[in-house]
Amino acid sequence: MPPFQIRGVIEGFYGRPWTPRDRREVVTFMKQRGFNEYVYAPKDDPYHRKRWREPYPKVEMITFDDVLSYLRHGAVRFVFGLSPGLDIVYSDPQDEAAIWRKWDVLWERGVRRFLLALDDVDPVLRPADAAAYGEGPAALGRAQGELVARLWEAGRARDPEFRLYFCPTEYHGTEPTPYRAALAATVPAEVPIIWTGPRVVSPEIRADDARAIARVLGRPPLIWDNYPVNDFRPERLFLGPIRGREAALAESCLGVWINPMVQATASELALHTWDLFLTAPEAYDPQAAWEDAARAIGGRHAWEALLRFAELNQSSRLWDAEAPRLKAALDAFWAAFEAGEAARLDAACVDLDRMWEEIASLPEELEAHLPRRDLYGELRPWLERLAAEVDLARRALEALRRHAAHGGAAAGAAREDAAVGAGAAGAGVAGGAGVSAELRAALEALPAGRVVAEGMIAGFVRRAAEVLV
Ligand code: 14T
Repeated sequence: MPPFQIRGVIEGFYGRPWTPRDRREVVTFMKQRGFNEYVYAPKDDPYHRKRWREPYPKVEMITFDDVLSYLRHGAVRFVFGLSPGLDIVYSDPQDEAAIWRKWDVLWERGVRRFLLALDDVDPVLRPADAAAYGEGPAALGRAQGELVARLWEAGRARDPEFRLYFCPTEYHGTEPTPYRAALAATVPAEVPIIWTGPRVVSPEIRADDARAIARVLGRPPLIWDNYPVNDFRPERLFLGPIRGREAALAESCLGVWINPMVQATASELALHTWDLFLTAPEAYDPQAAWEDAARAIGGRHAWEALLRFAELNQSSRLWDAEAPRLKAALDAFWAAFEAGEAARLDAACVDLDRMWEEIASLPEELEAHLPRRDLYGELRPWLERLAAEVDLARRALEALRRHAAHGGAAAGAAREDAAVGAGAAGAGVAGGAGVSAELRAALEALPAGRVVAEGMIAGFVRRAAEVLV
């Protein structure tokens, strides 16, 4: 089997679909790298799933024409997805005809690759299907598999270039199930079946897992990889490198479709590392790949700030070590604070303050030097959140330092100095309790819906507020 024959990106997430600009951007990126398939399957495009039988309006067709014209020259092929699973009757010839009506519009434009996606659908068959196939998972598998077989035959009869991909309703795990046995028996061997690994978002995917599902489905799987997709945690960016995919997958699967974030351009950090993995899996080193990605995307003047920012947005279901340098500085600070040793605390404060300074510089650095405005625009809400948090963290650190210097909770009037903000609390009222209340209020007032450093900075401020009462 050629290693990773298919190297794709699937616009396959829930949430706002990419804009035409996003698509042009990512497809251009893909053309410059080693990718060869772009798959159109955004769940919340109404004509893709909910209203799958209805034809695309003219404006939407302009978008497709746009993407297709970008792909005309180069190695990236367009795959058109449809998700009719919400209300399709598998055995209904009219629904089958509705699928073709939808595909024909793209077929006329030269598209020959199609995806039938039946993930996240009701596994209960409608009455007409139940009458034809019975009930339960094996019946569902047969109903779907026979539809796939009919679509395959019809497409093949029209053009031998026709390719059909199938995303089943059970798309993760490796167990042999009645549903999978029915698929193995009915889906033509030429139709790749999609699989996300042991889990929906798989922390690890091993070659053994791929071989196991291959035995069950009677063909090597096509991996739909749910990293860096963030639709299940839209408040987070996943900027870390791909990890936990075994090199030997190259010989045990057809390839990979990567499901990226709603933030198209920001996804390119992870996509860059994916490209390195897919082109040389044995040599892949996530840290080196990550730095390479930051260099390629951040350019000479912003790569370092981009990498520092990515370090604060690296944890995911694949990797739980968030911002390790910051975590070490925070742990050292609190240990020294609890121990009450002045010299040790001083050193820890210096270190932590340096971290705050470094972090505080990132928003400006990236605004000034990122060569890509669209990328900056995507990062901006998180950069703003970061700037606000680090501002509070610096005030909190200052207050804690004074608190410790004046003997902790026993200190009296001296703690007035610790007032945070530009004297906002007013002279005389900002003791530890005043600072604490202010920090809490400021935390509450932060723009919601964005999480950076998995809440470590905000956590520091919250703990400071507790200590300072
Ligand atoms: F078909 C698939 F391979 C797949 O992953 N489907 C969806 C996908 O569109 C989505 O982006 C991804 C990440 O959230 O997971 C699948 O959607 C789910 C999975 C769940 F386990 C939606 C809800 C779930 F509870």
